[in-house]
Amino acid sequence: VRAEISYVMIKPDGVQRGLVGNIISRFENKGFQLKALKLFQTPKDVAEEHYKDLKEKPFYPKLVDYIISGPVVCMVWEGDGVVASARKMIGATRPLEAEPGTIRGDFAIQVGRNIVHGSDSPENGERETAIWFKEGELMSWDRTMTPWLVE
Ligand code: YYY
Ligand code: MG
Repeated sequence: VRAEISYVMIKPDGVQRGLVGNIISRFENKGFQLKALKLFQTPKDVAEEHYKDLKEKPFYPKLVDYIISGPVVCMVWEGDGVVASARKMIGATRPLEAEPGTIRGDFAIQVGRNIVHGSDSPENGERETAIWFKEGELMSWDRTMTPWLVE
C-alpha cells in the first residue's frame, strides 16, 4: 500500500491575498513531504467532481463559482497521519470557529472564503488527487531529511 496522502488546495482567495508561501511553509515546516504542486485554473467540471457530495446543498452553486473564480494552488502532501494533521492545521470549516494558529483561524472570517481545502479521509485523499493530478505529476523522491523526521 502506498503512503497516506492528502490533497490540499489553496483556494482563489488565498492566492489573491498572497498567502501561498505562508500556507506551503506550514506543511513544509511540519515535515510532510511534497508530492505534487501546481498553479491551476479550474474547469467547472473539475470543481463539480471535487465537491460532488455537496451537490444538493444550497451553497453548492456559489461554492463551484468561487473555486473557479481564479487560479488555485493544488498540492499533494504525504506522511503518516497527514490527512488528520492537515485538517487540524487548516482548522474548522467555519473560520470563526477555527482556533488561532490554524490557517483558517489566522486568515479567514467567512465559510465561503475559507482559503484552503484539505481531504477529510485517506480515501478522499486518493480520490481528490486523481481528480486534480495526472499520474505523472506525482513525484517519488528521496528526501534526505526524512530520517530526522521519522524513526
Ligand atoms: O472540508 P471542509 O472544507 O472544511 O468543509 P465541507 O463541509 O467539506 O464543505 C466544503 C466547502 O463548502 C467549505 O470549505 C466551504 C463551503 N461551505 C459553504 O460555503 N457554506 C457552508 N455552510 C458549508 C460549506
Ligand atoms: Mg470537505
